[in-house]
Amino acid sequence: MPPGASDYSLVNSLEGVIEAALKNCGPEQAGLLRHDLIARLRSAGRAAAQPVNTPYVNTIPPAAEPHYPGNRDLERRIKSLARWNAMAMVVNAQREGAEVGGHISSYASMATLYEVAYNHFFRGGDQEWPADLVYFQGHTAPGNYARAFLEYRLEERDLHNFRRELAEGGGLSSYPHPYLMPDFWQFPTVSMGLGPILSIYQARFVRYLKARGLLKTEQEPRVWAFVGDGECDEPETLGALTLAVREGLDNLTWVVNCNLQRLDGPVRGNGKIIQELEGIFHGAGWNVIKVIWGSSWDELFARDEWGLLQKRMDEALDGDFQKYTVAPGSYIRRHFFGKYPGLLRLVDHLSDDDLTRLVRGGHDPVKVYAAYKAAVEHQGGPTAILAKTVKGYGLGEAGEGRNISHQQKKMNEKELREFRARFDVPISDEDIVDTPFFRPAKTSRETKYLLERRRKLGGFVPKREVKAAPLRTPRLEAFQELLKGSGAGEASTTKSFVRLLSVLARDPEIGRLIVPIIPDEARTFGIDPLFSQIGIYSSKGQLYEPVDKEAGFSFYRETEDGQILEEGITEAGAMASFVATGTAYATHGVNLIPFYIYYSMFGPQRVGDLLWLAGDSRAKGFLLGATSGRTTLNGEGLQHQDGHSPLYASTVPTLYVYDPAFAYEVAAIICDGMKRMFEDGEEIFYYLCLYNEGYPQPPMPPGCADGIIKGLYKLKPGPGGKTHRAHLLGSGSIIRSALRAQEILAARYDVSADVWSATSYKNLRNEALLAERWNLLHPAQPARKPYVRQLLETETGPFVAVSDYMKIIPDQIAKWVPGGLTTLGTDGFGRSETRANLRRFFENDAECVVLAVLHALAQRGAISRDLVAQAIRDLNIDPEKNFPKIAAF
Ligand SMILES: Cc1ncc(C[n+]2csc(CCOP(=O)(O)OP(=O)(O)O)c2C)c(N)n1
Ligand SMILES: [Mg+2]
Repeated sequence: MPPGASDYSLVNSLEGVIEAALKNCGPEQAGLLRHDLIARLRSAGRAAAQPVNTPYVNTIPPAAEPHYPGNRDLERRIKSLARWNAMAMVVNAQREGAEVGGHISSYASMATLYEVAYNHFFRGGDQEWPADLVYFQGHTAPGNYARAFLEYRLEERDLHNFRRELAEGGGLSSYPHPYLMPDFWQFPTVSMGLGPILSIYQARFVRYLKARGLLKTEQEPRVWAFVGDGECDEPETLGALTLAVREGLDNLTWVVNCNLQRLDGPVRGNGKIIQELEGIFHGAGWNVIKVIWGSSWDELFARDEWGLLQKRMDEALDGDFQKYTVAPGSYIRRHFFGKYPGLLRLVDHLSDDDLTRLVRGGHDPVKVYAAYKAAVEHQGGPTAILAKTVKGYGLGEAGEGRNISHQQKKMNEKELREFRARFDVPISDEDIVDTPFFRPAKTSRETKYLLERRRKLGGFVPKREVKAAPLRTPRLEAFQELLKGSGAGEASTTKSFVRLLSVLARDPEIGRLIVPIIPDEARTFGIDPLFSQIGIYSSKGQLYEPVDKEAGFSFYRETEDGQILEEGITEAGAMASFVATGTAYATHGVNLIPFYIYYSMFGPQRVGDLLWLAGDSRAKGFLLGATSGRTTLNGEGLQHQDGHSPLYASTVPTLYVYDPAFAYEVAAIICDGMKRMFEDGEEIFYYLCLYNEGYPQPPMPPGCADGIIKGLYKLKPGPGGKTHRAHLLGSGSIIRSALRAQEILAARYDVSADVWSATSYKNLRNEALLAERWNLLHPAQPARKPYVRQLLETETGPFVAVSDYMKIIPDQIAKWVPGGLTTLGTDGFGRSETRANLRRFFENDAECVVLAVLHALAQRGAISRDLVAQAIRDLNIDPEKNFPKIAAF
C-alpha cells in the first residue's frame, strides 16, 4: 500500500526527532529516547519489541575511527612472522614421525585480533599498574607461543618441542595449562565455555578485591576473553552474561572471533552468528561492537546510495559468506553482487581478484584498533567485540574457509610457498620444505619495535608469577571448640565446620582473607549468621531494607565491602569464583582462602570440568560438599543423595579428598590444609564431605592428628576378653554404624572389633601406590612399606569397611589390607526415606556391619555358618529384601 500523506508527515517528523536527537543528545539520552518511543507505542496498544539487532555493518563508522597509532608496516611483518612460526610449529610437530598435531586455522583467523592487542592494549605487570588478565582462546596457543618466540621469551627448541613436553629440555603444552607451564599461562581455556565464564567472574572478583581494599594498586586490571563463535554454543559461555551487566563490569572485554566455523562446519550456516550473538549480548545489556568489514569495503558502503549493499549484507547467510571465502572473484561477483543490478554496478571498477581481497573486519588492524579503543573507553558495563574473520586465513587451498580447516595440520610444498608469498616471509626456496622457524635479529627493526611496544605497555603477557607473601595460619589449638567435643549435645560436621568458619573469620591474621562462597543454601547449612557478621558482597551495597532486619544477627546483610560471595543458584558461577579466589595468590599477589560450601550432589557431578580446571589452574582452597552421603541425607531421594562425589573428586590429581566423621577431624584437616597451602605454598586444594546428621561430637583423642591427615587411625579399640577379633573402618557419619556394630559384636557375638576412622582412602591409596612404584624400580634396596600396611599388618581378624559412598571408595585400599577387605557402601540410586530405612536398604547400617563381620569370621572358619544364619534372623535382616539395582543386568 502506498504511504498516505499523514504517514509521510509522521516519517518526516520522526526524522526531525532523530536529527535533533543526534545533534543534541549524548548516547545515553538517545537510548532514553528509544525507550520512551517504545513505551508510547506500547501504551497505545502497539506491539513494539525492543530492537536487539542493528544492520550487518561495523558499529563504528569510518568517520569515527581513531588514528592508528602504530607502524602498520612493521606490525604487519611481525604478524606475518607470528603466523609463519605458529604454522611451522604445528606442521613440524605433525611431520616428524611424532604426529602430535596442533591447530593452524584458529590462530590464522585470530592473528590480527591478537597482534593489535599485543602492540597496543595488553598491559604487562612490570609497571605500577597491574597486568591485564587475558583468557586466550585455547586452540590459538601456537600463535601465543610464536609471539613469545619473537619477543625472545621462548627459543627455537621450545617451539620445536611443541606438544612434546617430555622431550629433553622440556616442551610447550598443547594448550594454555598453568599446571604445565606455571611461569607462562595463567588461565586454562581449552575446554570450551569455561574461559568465558571464568573471565566474567574474574572481572567481578577484581571489583570484590577493590571494594575490600585487597588490590595492590589503585588501578584495576582489565580482563580480556578471546572466545570462539562456536564456543558460544556452550551454555557456560553465555550463561552469566547478565551478571557482568548487573555488576557494571567495564573492566571486561570479550573478543568473539566470528570466523563462522567451528570444528565440523559452519556455526550458523543458515543464519548469521554475529547477528544472533548481537541480539543475545544486547538483550543482556552489553555494549556490542561489531567489526564486520575491513577498510576496503568503506568506499563501497559510502557509494551505496540505495542501500543495496546493506540489503545484500543483511540477507546473505553465513553459509554464503563461507562460500565466498573459497570461491573465485567471478563467483562473488555473480552470486553476491549480481543479485541486484544496481549492486553489480557498484563493483564495476573492481577486478575479480580485487573482490577476493575485500577483507573482513577482524583482519583489518584499523578496524580492530578502533573497536578495542572504544571497548576500553566504554564505561558502565562490559563490551563484546564481534569480529568477523576467516578461519584458516592465509592458508589458501590448504584450509582457508574450508570445512576441514580446523583439523588441517599439514601443508605441502606448494601451499607453503603460497603462504610464504602471501605474507612475505623471508625463507628461501631451498629451506621452505623444512618449514624452519624464523626470527629477526635482536637488533632488527621488527624486534626492537615489538619489544619497545611491550616495554611501554608494562612487560610481557601472558605471564604467571607468584608474588603473594605466605600467611601465618592458625594452629590446631585455635579450634578448641571443635577439639573438646560437644558433650551430651549433638552437632553435625556441617555445623562444626560453620563454627570453625566463624572462628576463622575472627582470626586477627587471616580473618579478612577468608572468602566464603555459597550458591544459595547458606541457610540449609546454617551459615546465615555469617551474613551479618561479615556481610554479603554487593557492589551496590543494600539499597532496600531487608525484611529480616529485625531478626538481629542473621539478617540478609548486603554490603559494598561484604566478605561472602553469595552467588545465587549457579554452581558453575560459584566454581568460577572459587577458582578466581583460589588463584588470587598468583593473579593478584594476595593469598585468599576460599571456602566454597554447596549441596554435595551439585559438585563434581555438575561442574566436574571446572573442578578439573581448578587443578590445572593450581587453585588452592577448600570445597565443602555439604548434605552429603547417600543415606545420611534422609528424605531427599535420587536426585540429591550423593554417594559418589569423593570418587569424582579423586580424579583430580591435586585435590585432597577427605571424609571426616567428627568435628575435631574437620578442624585437623582444615588446619593442616591451610598450613600446607598458604604457609608452605603448596599448590593443592581440598574436598571435604560434610554431613547434616547431628550426634555427640567426641573430644579429639590424643595422638591422632597425624593419622587423620594420612587417612587412617584407630579410633576406638574393641573390648578385651573376647574370643574373636575384627576391624571396622568407617568414615563420615556412617562411622556410627561401625561404632554401634562394635557394641553388638561384643555384647552378642563374642567379637572384639576395633573401630578405625578412615578419613581419606585417596591418600592411603596414593601413598601405597608410590611406595609400590619405588619398590618396583629399586628391587635391590629394602622395600618401602605403605602406611596402610604398616598400620594394619600386625592386626588379626577380618576387616570390614562401611561407607555412605560407593563401595569402590573403601575398595581403593583393599589390596593392602591383610586378608582383604569386605566393603559396605551405597551403590545405586537413592530413595526418599528415613536414614534408618535407607541404611537398611543399602545395607550399611550397624546390623549389616555385624553380619559382614560374622560372615568374614565364618569364611575363615572361626565361627560356624549356622551362627551367621541365626544372626541374620536375630538382626532382623530379610535375605530376600529389596536391594538397589546397581547395574543393567
Ligand atoms: C567442551 C569442549 N568440547 C569440545 C571441544 C573440542 N573442540 C575444540 S575446538 C572446537 C571448535 C571450536 O570452534 P570455535 O569456538 O568456533 O573456534 P575456532 O577454532 O573456530 O576459532 C571443538 C569442538 C573442546 N575443546 N571443549
Ligand atoms: Mg569459529
